[in-house]
Amino acid sequence: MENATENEGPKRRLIFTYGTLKRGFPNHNLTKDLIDNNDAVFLGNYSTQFSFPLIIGPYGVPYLINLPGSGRRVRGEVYAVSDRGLIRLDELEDTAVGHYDRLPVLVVGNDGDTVGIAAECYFAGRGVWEGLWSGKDGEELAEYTAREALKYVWKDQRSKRLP
Ligand code: PCA
Repeated sequence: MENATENEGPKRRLIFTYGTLKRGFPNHNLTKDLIDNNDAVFLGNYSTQFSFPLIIGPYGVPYLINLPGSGRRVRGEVYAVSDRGLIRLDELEDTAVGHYDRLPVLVVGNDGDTVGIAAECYFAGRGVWEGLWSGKDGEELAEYTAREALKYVWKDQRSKRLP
């Protein structure tokens, strides 16, 4: 029966958040709304299994660059997100225009786990990070913190600041 799948409950995808979607950060209102609507569940604090560059771009926007081996291992949070929730996250991150690309990433718990868990995260779109990152070590973060969040300009405020 076609309806049988509905009884299995909503499908969930593991999403590793490393930036503004985390608790206490500028876009957590969306994450919180997904939680309140049963479209996301907080699973815990995780880090990427491998290192990636994490940089802050224009308007204080954080970008994880999909170049494993460069940068640092990055700390963040994992959520189990429904398909309906994913649509809203993809919309915020503008995946349709390649601002971010939602791609697989292996994460590990912060309690010494060594087996990577398959999640996905929003990596900077290819056209976005080229030119932002010099490729030199030293400018990458291991965590997006309140200090970086101070520089964040809300999406709807950005065009107004253009000259
Ligand atoms: N939002 C997503 C990607 C970067 C950002 O600010 C996140 O928090 O993971």
